[in-house]
Amino acid sequence: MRLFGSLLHKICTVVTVLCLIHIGVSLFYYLNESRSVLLRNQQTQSEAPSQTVIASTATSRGLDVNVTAAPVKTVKVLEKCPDPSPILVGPLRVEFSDPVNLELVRKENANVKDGGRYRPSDCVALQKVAIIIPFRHRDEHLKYWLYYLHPILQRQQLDYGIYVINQAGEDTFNRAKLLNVGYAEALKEYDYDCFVFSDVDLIPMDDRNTYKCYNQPRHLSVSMDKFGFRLPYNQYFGGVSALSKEQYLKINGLPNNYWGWGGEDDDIYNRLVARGMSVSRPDGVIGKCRMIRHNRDAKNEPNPQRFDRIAHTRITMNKDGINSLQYKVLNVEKDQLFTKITVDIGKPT
Ligand SMILES: [Mn+2]
Repeated sequence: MRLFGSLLHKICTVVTVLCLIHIGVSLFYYLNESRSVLLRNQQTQSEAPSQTVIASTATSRGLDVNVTAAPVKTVKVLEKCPDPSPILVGPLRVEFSDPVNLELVRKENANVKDGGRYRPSDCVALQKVAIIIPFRHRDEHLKYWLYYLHPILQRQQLDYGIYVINQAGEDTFNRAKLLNVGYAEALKEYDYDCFVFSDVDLIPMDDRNTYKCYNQPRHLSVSMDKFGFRLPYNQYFGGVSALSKEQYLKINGLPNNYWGWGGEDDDIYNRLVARGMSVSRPDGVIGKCRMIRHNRDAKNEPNPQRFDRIAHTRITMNKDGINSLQYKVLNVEKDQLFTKITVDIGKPT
């Protein structure tokens, strides 16, 4: 019994000593951690004054006692957004099987307002981009476009606005003239420096394909499913493209006299080349996009004059473009997600 008793005593002593060591070690780390937290707080406090601006300046009337008690206001100085945006996710799944509920899209994009306007709240966007969509009777496509593009454009940290330019009446469609109208109307609202011209049925499949402007005119829809995910031809400039204000003005804008389907994109390409510019493009992976399948619209038959017209771009571009644009705005609709401008652009003469 005595042997068992002393064994128990030894075990108790060992357990007590281990406990004390444990408490000691825990205490050491605890104190160490709170000290560094304290230090960090002191550091941020000492950095803070650099961002603090005293709202009221000392007056020359010598109210020196009151000046020291003047309210101190913290002014948040926004920095430029990083390039590329750090919140991009890369490849996206794009499909058109389920219908889109616009009310839901409005709720999911609560930061988009006043006719499809958005700008990042925590940094200054690198570009102010107007996105121009030529339109007529394609409400179903527009829903998909808004559903997919608004989240993408926000992740791209752009200061952007969406302009749907709706051709009034049922005369022959004129895509490029509608784009010119979009350019002119968007500039009346805001000091945009970049213009993205997008068909309503084209959705990018990768958000790294940024809808902004580059040193050279940008072609964005380089790898469409419709063409087997490749360029149909080297000079192709249709679908989605981006021109800075400067680039746009350098080519006198876009042609106004391409009525019906086709040719206007080649004319724009010819204008760029005629003014010594070249086309910039993303690679074929980042540039992938899907087109919503559809039948050819009524009153958008292939334009038989297109081949003759694109052969003379260099001569016609000087007097046909933004300097000869004529139209009449019939209605402006401000949806939360877009500004829809209905215009009378006349008909082929
Ligand atoms: Mn199409």
